[in-house]
Amino acid sequence: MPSIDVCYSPELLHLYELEGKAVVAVDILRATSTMVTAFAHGATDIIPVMQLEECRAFAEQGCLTAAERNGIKAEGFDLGNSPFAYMNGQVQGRTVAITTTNGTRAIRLSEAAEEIVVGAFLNLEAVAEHLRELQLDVLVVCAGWKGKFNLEDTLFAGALAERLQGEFAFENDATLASLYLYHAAKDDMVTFLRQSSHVRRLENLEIHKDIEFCLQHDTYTVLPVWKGDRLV
Ligand code: 3SL
Repeated sequence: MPSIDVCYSPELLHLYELEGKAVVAVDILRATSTMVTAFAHGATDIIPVMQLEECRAFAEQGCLTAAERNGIKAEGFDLGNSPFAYMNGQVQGRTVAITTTNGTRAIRLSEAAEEIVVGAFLNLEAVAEHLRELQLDVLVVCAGWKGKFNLEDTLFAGALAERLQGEFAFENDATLASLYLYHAAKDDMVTFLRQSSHVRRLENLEIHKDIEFCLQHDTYTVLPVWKGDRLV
């Protein structure tokens, strides 16, 4: 039986073996939720990059560029990191180069894995179904916030563990803790997360509707998968 494990921050990735594993990269608020939304609204591919200048340079290749730092859209880019900005037809048929504070970093630091998929509550069952088919050991890589633990990515790990229970082995406390937290939170995640640091950060920026949207389960069936230098 394959196993599932959870890495709570990209800063802890050195403790894990990525080779031969399927990584599920997750940044619920909001990078991976936004990427899933972009694919669901017609983006052809997404190039996650770590630096603002690197991202800006993709405009010369005809890409849309998207950037967020500290919750705010960076100046001079086509798009920010709100999923709602990707729903108006602008990304249809386009390549999007994107850089965000934590989410794009979690993806790029997972490149040694056999497979990387992008996970969100929005495409939870699509992720679970793909992992059932792959039958590789799974590592959920939480983007966290600037190297630190966050609750919302951990809840996603717990939700995925719940979907895979009985089919994947939980041989570690990180997965169990994620599952227990998800059980405590799942009936009302908006309330559960009210005191969490990134929800408070986004609420200070008056980004309320993004939070509720990103916590919805199984809205989309898209599954962004890493191929070469991008998500397709
Ligand atoms: O850290 C990130 O990658 C972002 O998702 C943060 S924010 O939700 O856009 O503030």
